[in-house]
Amino acid sequence: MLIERADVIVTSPGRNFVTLKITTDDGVIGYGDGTLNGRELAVAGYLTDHVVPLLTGRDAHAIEDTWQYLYRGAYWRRGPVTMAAIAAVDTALWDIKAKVAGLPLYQLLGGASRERCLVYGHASGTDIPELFDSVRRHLDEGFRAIRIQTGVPGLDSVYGVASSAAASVGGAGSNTRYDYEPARRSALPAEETWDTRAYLRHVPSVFEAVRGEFGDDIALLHDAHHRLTPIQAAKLGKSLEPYDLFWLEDVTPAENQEALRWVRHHTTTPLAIGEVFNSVWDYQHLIREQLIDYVRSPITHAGGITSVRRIMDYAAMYQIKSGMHGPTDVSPVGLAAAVHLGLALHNFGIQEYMVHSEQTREVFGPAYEFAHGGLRPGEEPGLGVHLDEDLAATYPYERAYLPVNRLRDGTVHDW
Ligand code: EZ4
Ligand code: CO
Repeated sequence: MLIERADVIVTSPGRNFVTLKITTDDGVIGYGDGTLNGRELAVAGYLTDHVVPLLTGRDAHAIEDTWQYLYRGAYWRRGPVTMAAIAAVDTALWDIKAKVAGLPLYQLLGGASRERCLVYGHASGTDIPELFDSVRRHLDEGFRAIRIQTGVPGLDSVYGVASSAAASVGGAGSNTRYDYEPARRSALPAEETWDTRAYLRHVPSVFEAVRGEFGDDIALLHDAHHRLTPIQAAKLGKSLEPYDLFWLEDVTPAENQEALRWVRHHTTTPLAIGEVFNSVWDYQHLIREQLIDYVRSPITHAGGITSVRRIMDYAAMYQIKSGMHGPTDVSPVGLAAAVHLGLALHNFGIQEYMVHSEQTREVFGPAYEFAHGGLRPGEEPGLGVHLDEDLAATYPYERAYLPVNRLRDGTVHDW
């Protein structure tokens, strides 16, 4: 079975997505997600100009060989654009293989290790009452694990906190978004003011309040978005120990693996990192030296199912689990792939789940289902996504970016 053609589909049903569609000479179609938030057209160009012409005529079943051909063959290795493009190809080929086998993809990855993938939702509020409403709504919907982000006194807006209007409606089963959208549509990124000391003073009191109101049973998570120095991160981890977090995410800029050693030596709060990593090499020391507890790389940004499974097999030797990135900038194709792999992985930990907009769900038609605090991939052959190309074509690309942070003195700050 040969690859007959590959098409890059850019669509923006509320936000931008890059999808690769591969068609075989038998007429089997597979989809892969290559969405890279704020840099979507770079991946689309990489695919269209440099990958699609290489795919035609290749054996559609030779997934590993195609992965190595694109990774090693290009000479230039790693990087988010390259690895998102390879991820799109790899995922589409797994979708095809599973469709040909007539099996849901997780069966080809070893079969189910569990009934469903535990997910965490995003609760946020500009203040404590708003945050409590958001937590309560998540609990009503059946979430058992919740990420907590709040406004910080003295800061106008904080990334990861939904505006009151967005936070006050909707939910996992409803038509309206209840959480925040990472990117904002505009020609230039918005700029926000950041103050680490104000943040560090405030966060422990938020977790104290949440535990006081909702008790000890819910798994609570928090994301520091790479904004702290190692010693600030160590301080935050220590100050959150009484509230027994499921994890503390991206405490320091992720490029410096050594930084996590300092954090680790000072705190027993579990650490998650890697949503900006795209290869196993980014985890070489973190995993071998057991400096983290959860791997955040999503299939969409780290070379696909083939390479994320490789990272997770390495992590399994050190009791490190998965916690794949799953914001709305991973498309339903990427999320479906994560749920199939998560169901099969022995060392699955948790899956991030931000509910896509109704428009997005209409375009991609995902088969996965949320119930009892978890996601199941469904039993359809393949990934279980049904892209409506005509509908996708009605949503052209619109420039959108994540905000940029500046300190009070005007310096551009880490994310
Ligand atoms: O900032 O997806 O854990 N989730 C996150 C996200 C990321 C965006 C980046 O595109 O940190 O909100
Ligand atoms: Co994050």
